[in-house]
Amino acid sequence: MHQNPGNSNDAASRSKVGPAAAVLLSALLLSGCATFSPDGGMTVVAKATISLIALAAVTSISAIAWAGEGPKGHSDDDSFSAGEPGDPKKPARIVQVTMGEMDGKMMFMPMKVDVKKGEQIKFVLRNNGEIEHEFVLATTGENLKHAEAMKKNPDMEHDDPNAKRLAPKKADEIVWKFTKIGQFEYACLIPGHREAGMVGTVVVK
Ligand SMILES: [Cu+2]
Repeated sequence: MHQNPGNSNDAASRSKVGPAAAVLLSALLLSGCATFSPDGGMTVVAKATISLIALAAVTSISAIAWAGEGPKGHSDDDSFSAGEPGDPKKPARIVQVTMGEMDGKMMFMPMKVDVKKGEQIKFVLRNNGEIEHEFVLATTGENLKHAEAMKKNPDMEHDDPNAKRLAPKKADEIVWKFTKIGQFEYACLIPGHREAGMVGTVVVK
């Protein structure tokens, strides 16, 4: 391994910061004009203008950074790990699931649901607890990933077909078709709730 200070990596990293640098440069040029205005020192208006320009520059830079990241969140693809959204017009077996807290634990009742492949289930959800809970149906891997995202944004909205968020004493429904054999789960991904016991298993055979 040897390092060459003038290697091509430098050129590559310079070209990446190009747009951001251009924005900053124009902001500096504009603020320069304000400083050299005929009445001598910087006026309050000029200072305010500079702050606005600086703010605009920062905003543009973050916009550039975001543009490169692609879609984020959990509503950005149409496939679901636990099967597919059901058809409410077709017959479904009803499974009642209640959510709640007791003695420092949080839970779903029941904790396990057995399903046949191809079966459609209408989950009738009820939050009997004192705080908000949610029901997110997916694989364990997907839910753990989603839980990490929720730690950064605890108020993340769930309007996905495989998830519901329920206020205390509220009820709701999810109709789901289990098209894949395997083990899945329903969990509450509000930070701390899954860890406190809010995770149930669905076994599809
Ligand atoms: Cu919860």
